[in-house]
Amino acid sequence: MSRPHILLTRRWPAAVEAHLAERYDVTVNADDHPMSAAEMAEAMRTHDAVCPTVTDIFDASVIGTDGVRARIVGNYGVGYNHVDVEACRRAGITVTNTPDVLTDATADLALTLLLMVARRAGEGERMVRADAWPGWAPTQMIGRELNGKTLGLIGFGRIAQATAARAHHGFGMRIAYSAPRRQPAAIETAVLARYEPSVDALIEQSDFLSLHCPGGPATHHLINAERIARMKPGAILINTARGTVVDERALAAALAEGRIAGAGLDVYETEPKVEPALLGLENVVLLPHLGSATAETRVAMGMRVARNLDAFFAGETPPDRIA
Ligand code: 8YV
Repeated sequence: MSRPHILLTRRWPAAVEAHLAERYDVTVNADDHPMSAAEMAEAMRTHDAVCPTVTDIFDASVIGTDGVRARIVGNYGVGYNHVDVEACRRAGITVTNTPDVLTDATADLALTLLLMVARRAGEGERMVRADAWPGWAPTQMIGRELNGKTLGLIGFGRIAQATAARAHHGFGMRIAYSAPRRQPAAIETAVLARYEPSVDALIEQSDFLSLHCPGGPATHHLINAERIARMKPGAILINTARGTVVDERALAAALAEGRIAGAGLDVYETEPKVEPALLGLENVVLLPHLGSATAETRVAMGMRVARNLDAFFAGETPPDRIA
């Protein structure tokens, strides 16, 4: 029996590519370039499964309907706002993602940003590298402490909860959250989280605000100029979710005026482009979408895709089926 043909739009960790090659006829994108819409549409016509990443805009024109051979889109990542899930559903194409395996890595990165911004680590590192450090001084580069401060979380899924656990148990922070659905008492109690139904009220109460909601139209510019104006003057914004959740220009203006103390960003509205007004600011830490970028997690994400494909081609429902 012939093996299913699968295509990976980007290079994956070698161990995962080898694992997949034992089971499938795998097409890899040898030079790892971001594939064009035309290349991805062609892949949908010539492969049984196509496995995209966050860099691939899988809209209706890519998914297509005429002559499409692919029956499953196995996304390498938990967020899937770059995939038109409705178009897949209409075309009878299954979609899967990779939850759980990147929770800890992404929560670690949220804390990395939180600490870097609070303790002005990016700014300090730039000063030392520029050979511009005049030497220790009592009033030099004074930051903020985390202990006893309120961390407001927008969204309270797996990654937000893991972030809250680190912040509460590791750094003594108070936790509050806003989300469409309140979580069960056991989840709240684990980090002494307080539910705040109003996003605006949460923003007004938070010393640190960390975003953990999905991307897509429903959360586009959820953090806009008006909401940034509601933040405490000394507040810090952290975004490890999706860039589109924040109006980057409004954020840059607020940071430039010192209306909030700082921001730490791992994601951007139009990656890999970054709003130019952010680039020259000292009070923002900018990382290149590193949330899941650990050796362990990137392999685990690939194995999770493999598990979904294995189930699908065995005629079972993939464990991480979205559509
Ligand atoms: C992934 C992410 O690396 O999984 C997600 O949603 O944002 C990232 O950490 C990326 O999506 C890979 O496709």
